Amino acid sequence: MTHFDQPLGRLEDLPPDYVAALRAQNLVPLWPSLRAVLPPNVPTRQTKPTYWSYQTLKPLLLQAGELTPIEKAERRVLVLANPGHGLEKMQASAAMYLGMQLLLPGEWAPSHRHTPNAVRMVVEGEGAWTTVDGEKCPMSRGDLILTPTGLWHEHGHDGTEPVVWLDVLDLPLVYYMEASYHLNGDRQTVKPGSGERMWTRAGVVPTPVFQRSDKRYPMLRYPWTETRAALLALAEDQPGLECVQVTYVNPETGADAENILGFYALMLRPGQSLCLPVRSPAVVFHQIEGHSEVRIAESSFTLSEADTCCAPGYTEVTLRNLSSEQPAFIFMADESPLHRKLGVFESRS
Ligand code: GTQ
Repeated sequence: MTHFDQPLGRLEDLPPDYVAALRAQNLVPLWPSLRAVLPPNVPTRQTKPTYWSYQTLKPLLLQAGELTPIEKAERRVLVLANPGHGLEKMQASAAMYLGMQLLLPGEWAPSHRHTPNAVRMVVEGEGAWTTVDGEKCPMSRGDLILTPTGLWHEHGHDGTEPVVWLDVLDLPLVYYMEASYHLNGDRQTVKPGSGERMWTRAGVVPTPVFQRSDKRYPMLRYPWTETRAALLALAEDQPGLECVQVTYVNPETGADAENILGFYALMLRPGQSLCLPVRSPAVVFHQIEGHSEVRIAESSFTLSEADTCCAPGYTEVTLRNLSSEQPAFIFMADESPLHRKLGVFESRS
């Protein structure tokens, strides 16, 4: 045993007038807090395994529609907040923000742009659209729509029933970096064409006069019909494949669709259990179709359609399809692109 194995000195071990003299100079001794900021082996995580039921949340969201007109809300959203961080922080994890947004028929959420990146996962309803950078993206159940950093976006609704979608933003991180702000703009002029049409077929990309697109975000809408078909084809082609998963990418470069958060769709075969590797980033699970059990360390949640839960990083997660007849489809968001760029990404199994 070396003498460095002993417990570190505490703040109370120091003379109060010494601590006061330090504080008066904006100085703090490290050793009483060293273990808290650099714990052994596993990081301290505020993120708690947390579950949000859509069935419970939906009437409260519809009530918000009655209580608060869109003009008084700009974005009518109930935030899915992780109690581990404190609800007022509006965080699902260290870097992820989740919100359920309601748009009623005829409403319009005005054009703005901001530094955080966002995506929308459409939960329910038909007839809404988001115009992103001049491209009008129809919103149908399961579609993923990107509104990346700096791109103008506005939401409208020409249908007859309420539309609900899940917002996933890297707002907590961008806010923490003191880099979060927005600008309001005018209604956008819609341009013809859509990335979703141009990049739907894998293996070929548009090359007008041999030129590849140099847009950072060529594809803004990922229709669920295409993603679902890709998962089913993958499962059928590779019957032995355990993890039937696709990643939402930039179709020109193969890079993650956005810079900070990663987005994935996963299919569980009928009755399948899938043990995910223990990795550094936190993960969000949102059930698109079917019913799944999500076990996160000692917690266990049953996800029905449109339910959402989150898992902290460095935690064992097991997914199980509760149906022995139908596949289950899950949308996932995580902090992998961020961890990889920062060089702190880790997988322990
Ligand atoms: O729809 O632009 O949930 O700006 C939070 C901030 C949604 C949006 C949110 C936003 C939006």
